[in-house]
Amino acid sequence: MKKFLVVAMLLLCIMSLAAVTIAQDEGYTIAFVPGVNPDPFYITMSTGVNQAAADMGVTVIQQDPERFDVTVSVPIIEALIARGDIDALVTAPNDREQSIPVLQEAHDAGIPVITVDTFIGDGNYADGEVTFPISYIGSDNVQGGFIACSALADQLGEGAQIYIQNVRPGISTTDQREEGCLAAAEARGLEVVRVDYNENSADTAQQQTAAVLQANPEIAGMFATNTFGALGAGTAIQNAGLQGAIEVALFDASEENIGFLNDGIVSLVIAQKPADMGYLGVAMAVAYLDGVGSIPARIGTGYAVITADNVGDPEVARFIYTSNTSDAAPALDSSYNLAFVPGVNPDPFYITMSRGVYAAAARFGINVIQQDPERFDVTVSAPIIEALVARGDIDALVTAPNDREQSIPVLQEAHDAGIPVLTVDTFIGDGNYADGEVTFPLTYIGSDNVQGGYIACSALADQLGEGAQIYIQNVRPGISTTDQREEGCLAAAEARGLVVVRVDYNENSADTAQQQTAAVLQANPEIAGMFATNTFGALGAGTAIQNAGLEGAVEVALFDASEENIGFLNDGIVSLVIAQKPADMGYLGVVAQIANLRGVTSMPARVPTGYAVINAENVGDPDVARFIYTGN
Ligand code: T6T
Repeated sequence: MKKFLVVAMLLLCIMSLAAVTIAQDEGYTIAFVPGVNPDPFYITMSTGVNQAAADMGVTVIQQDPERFDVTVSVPIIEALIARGDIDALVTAPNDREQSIPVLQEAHDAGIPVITVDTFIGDGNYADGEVTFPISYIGSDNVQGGFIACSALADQLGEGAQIYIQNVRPGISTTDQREEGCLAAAEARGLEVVRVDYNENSADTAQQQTAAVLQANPEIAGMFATNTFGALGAGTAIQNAGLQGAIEVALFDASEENIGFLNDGIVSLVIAQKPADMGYLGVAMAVAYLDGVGSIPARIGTGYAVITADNVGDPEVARFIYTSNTSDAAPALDSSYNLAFVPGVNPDPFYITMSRGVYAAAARFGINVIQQDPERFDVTVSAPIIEALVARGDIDALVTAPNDREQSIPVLQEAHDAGIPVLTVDTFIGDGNYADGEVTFPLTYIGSDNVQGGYIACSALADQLGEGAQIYIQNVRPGISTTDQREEGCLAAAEARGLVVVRVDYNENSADTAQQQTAAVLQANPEIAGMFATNTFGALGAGTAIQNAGLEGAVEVALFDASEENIGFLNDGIVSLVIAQKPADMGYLGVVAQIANLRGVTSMPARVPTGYAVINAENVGDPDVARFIYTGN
């Protein structure tokens, strides 16, 4: 009786912790501090910031440094921290080193920090010099500089002399553009005659450019690394009547720079996507505050490379920056229908995922139409999706496809009917939606399942040592996630000298898994470990081991942190439970769909959601226990 009470209390405790995984607060206040303003780049960024804030129902406080200068931005950020009512900070730091202390101060005051456009440290917030910011959302600037100066090399040929107009050393973005340009120059045999720094002043850039071009008439090309350098450079070339005589590549698609392109003064303008940076900066801050832990540490936002040939194309021209702030479009409402088709239900994994979907939907004020396949089977899910497409009122589809190949046609049908598709948990094709077998889905949000299988079977190897025999309980070949977990486990077994005696497939039936496990363990008493690749296999395996009284005699690693599986852990029947983050998948799936609707093209094609690895030692830690799935 006492044991029952303890277990019941533990379960209650676990359920209430899990219920707050996505903790929603109606009125977050997000501070937005751009690099400088007025600047068309940051004005365009603020349109994205304001749109995301309108969509997600949060307040933005924007404070603009009047110079791109850490001595100006630091007091602004300090004052924001001192207010005491800021929930998150989205900012473009002015200096990769000197901006660190004030952002650390914000972080230490409990304000999560996201940097947009520029970064601090080495920009690797996953495991680099500075890791406290949640994410760095911005262009790949080395690549941008490389594109610009490769284009100059294409036009000018080897041996040509070029000049670089830059801002100031210490700014992450423009430092990297110079680095990318120098790398292209080296690779293509261009000679970089000089680099000048204009302190973000178009006037200075103009004077410097005029002087350098006059003193070095053999210079045949130039690269200006941002809006103001570009403006000064373009004006100097125009004044000197050098249009056409000097090839010019400019960073930043301000209206003035596009004017230079239209007038034949410059040949290439590289447009960044500041509105995407702003939108995703706020959306990720809100997601984080709502309890989503799987925010990518880096989101690369890409470019539109604008030339005289494509500037008239609306798909390209939409990336030209604006110099006027404008009102955000009104937030969505319940007339926006997002269809959510999980892999199967009831299943604690997908029930937990749907909590994330509904939390995000509530944030955006949209309607969710959830339809559950009663089996994890494409013959069940395909007609459900067909019927959704036939309704004609579905605006977006978030789904966990049942089969990597057989689910393709019905999802292609949805896509062709104009419904943006994204997949959560499972993928279709090879899962590489950027340039793989199937590229129409927007993004694939889910665990790195090869890694998950590898973690599970490495843990078995740690406990059992080389030569031990193990058994794998899997679902059915063709399911992307469980295929990959098996693959990861086999790789770990190979690396660590485990012998995989057998793999069984249970068709997602806990009963079948239980019977198979019981039979295999009886027939092979030398099996010392097993890995079950999902909730139902795990449930069956745990029950079989319990019934056979083998607790402790067979080491067991399970995928999926259902309450039952955590029960097995607490009872000493299994030693490791790998919790995925289904609520994160659901929440971010909705965010990616609405961002896409708002014209954001920079949501990564793949968002890995990570794991919590749960064992007897950490299961009591609320920070771990919050990843236990819920059954309702
Ligand atoms: O080029 C952008 C931005 O990426 C850079 O960090 C600073 O200059 C701009 O704001 C353009 O003026």
